[in-house]
Amino acid sequence: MSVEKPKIVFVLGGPGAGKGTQCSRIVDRFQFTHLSAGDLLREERSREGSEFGNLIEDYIRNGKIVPVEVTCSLLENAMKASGKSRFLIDGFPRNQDNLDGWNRQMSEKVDFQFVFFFDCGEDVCVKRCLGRGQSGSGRTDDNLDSLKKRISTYNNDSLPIIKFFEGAGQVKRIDASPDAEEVFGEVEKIFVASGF
Ligand code: UP5
Ligand code: MG
Repeated sequence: MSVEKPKIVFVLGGPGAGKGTQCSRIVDRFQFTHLSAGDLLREERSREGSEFGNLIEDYIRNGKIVPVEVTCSLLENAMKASGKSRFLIDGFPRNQDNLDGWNRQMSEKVDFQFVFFFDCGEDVCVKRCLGRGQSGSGRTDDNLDSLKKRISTYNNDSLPIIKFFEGAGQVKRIDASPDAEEVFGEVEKIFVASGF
């Protein structure tokens, strides 16, 4: 008897594009489990006894991308622990190392659907993250210094990955600059059209 592989949607876009916000809404409306790679890394950073705590903090504060062995294992463990079969993977893969590591460790084990790309201008992204920082997000990277680095990593390392998926016809792009309600209207259409 063949066991069905879990369905995976990658959710990508710049810092503050609204990935987390839209994923919560998708979870409320469709049968998906949301796994944010950034949230999993922040959890691992604070876990007592974690050997990666300091490394993760240094990478996050400097907007650098944590080595894939760490992130991919956190994702795989979270998938297994959930016992669920449809996942939104938010904020991953964000560079070639991430993509290669995922392909080595996970691609055979999952049923990849598509990439959701939340496309949003840099100024809007920065404004949203700074706003979140001011309202007490507690994130150590919601400051101008870290944001400049996050944006530059996104442009240099993450956009080429989105372009790669685009070339393979696997990207669904959404304009993420309107308000969250309006963006979700578009998101919903895509999920319904994809049979979810
Ligand atoms: N907001 C959201 N949507 C809005 C809208 N349409 N209109 C107006 N406001 C809107 O939203 C950000 C803020 O904007 C919130 O205040 C929200 O209310 C408002 P959010 O939904 O949180 O946006 P999101 O795209 O999730 O932004 P986030 O900051 O989480 O994106 P990043 O990609 O920068 O952060 P992430 O947590 O994914 O990664 C952080 C760091 O972890 C990375 O820089 C990296 O160092 C590390 N990392 C890795 O190394 N590897 C990984 O695989 C993942 C992360
Ligand atoms: Mg997020």
